[in-house]
Amino acid sequence: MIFNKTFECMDRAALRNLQGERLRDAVKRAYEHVPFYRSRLDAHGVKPSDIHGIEDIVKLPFTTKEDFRDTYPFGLFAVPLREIVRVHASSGTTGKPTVVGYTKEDIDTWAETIARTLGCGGGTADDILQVAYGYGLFTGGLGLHYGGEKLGAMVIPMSGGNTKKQIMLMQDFGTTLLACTPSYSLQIAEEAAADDIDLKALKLRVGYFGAEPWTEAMRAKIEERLPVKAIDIYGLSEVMGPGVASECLEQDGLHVFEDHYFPEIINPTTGEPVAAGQKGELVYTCLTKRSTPLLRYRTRDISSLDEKPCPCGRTSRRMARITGRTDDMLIIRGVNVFPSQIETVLMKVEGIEPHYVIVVDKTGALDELEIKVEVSEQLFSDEIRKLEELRARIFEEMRSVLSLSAKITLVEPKTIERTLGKAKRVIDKREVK
Ligand code: DLL
Repeated sequence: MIFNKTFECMDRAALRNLQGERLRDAVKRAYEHVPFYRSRLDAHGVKPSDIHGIEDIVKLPFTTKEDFRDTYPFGLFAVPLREIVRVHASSGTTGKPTVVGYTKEDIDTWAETIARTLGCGGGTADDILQVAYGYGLFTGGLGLHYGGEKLGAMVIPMSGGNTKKQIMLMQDFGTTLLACTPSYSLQIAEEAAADDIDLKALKLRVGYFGAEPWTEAMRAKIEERLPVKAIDIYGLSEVMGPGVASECLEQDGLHVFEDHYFPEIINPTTGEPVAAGQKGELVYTCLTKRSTPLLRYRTRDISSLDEKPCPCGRTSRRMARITGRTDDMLIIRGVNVFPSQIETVLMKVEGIEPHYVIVVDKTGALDELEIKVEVSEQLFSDEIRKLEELRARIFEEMRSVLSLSAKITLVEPKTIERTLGKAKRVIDKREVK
């Protein structure tokens, strides 16, 4: 279901014009109303009058997470506080959270892009949407909530956790759409299986999963255990929250809602744009956000952009599934390792559960990589020899993919900590030593 044909299927030349117009306005607002941007643009030698069309975006300086920290809490706002009707915040690992504000108009734009997201996965006003992302300062819960209402669906504001109740409501209310992190969807499946509830007998048909990295192999596991088409949805609080981009039913790249959020891919080292279709760091500019006209925000997420038309009819460019972050690459004994490579190997091994944790430590001068992964109930009760064979197989696979020897530890089912929201899969103990 295409929620807004006018914008989602807009002719690309017309879209570029609109983006140019909106960028001019955003830069002007930033320059005139945010002292931070005025001095940043001045220092960079660029004036709002230098921006004519969207192609001029490359003249602008980048904005980073540190800029949010330095202007904490409200320093990036371009409107008086009385026009802000909501704040959200994302917690950093250290120090103060990143605060974002929304005007009434921003809340409307946000709901619109979430309604489009839900439409991308086939959702309509006839659907029943269970929102199991956390409600609160995190943008997942309320973001999906308002978008669901805008679509006209019936929204169940469950928030994260209370898994048995989640399942009960799915059964009793006839939930058709589920929104939560991919890792939490597996927890729902696990709990249902433990209680002998057949999720496949339910009306559930689409899952809107995001907020944390996941792989194609993880998608296969989810679709095997839940009766859903698993749709990848992307967003970040600094830009708005969820609803920046979403897969359609083709499941082949995420449509960026480009009339509001302009994507670029840059080389993270040089800051230069990469060649068309190449991988690099994703950068977003908010073209319409009233509270904070965010300019060229470096997300640190790694992706690429695809300009090919999509069979679904939407004309927007599609961003590739996030394959990692510029700051999640582990360097182990000099070898670069991305957690997504590890997940891909693990998920393809028979008898392995989709629950794992990567532990990096140092013994003496040497980095050690340990991968703890849960084994299926059935295998765990099998002979030791079989477990040893499995361990050896994973070890070999990892060695060939990562070019590194990792310690593989098989653990009992349900022993790796489950989280309600974003899963924490990497523990780097070297950082604290
Ligand atoms: O996670 C917003 C969101 C909520 C997105 C619900 C989707 C669904 P933050 O807490 O600010 O916002 O975290 C943003 O999460 O920079 C990515 O690194 C990661 N992320 C979000 N969606 C995906 C995804 C929300 N589909 C950070 N795949 C981003 C991989 C994702 N990573």
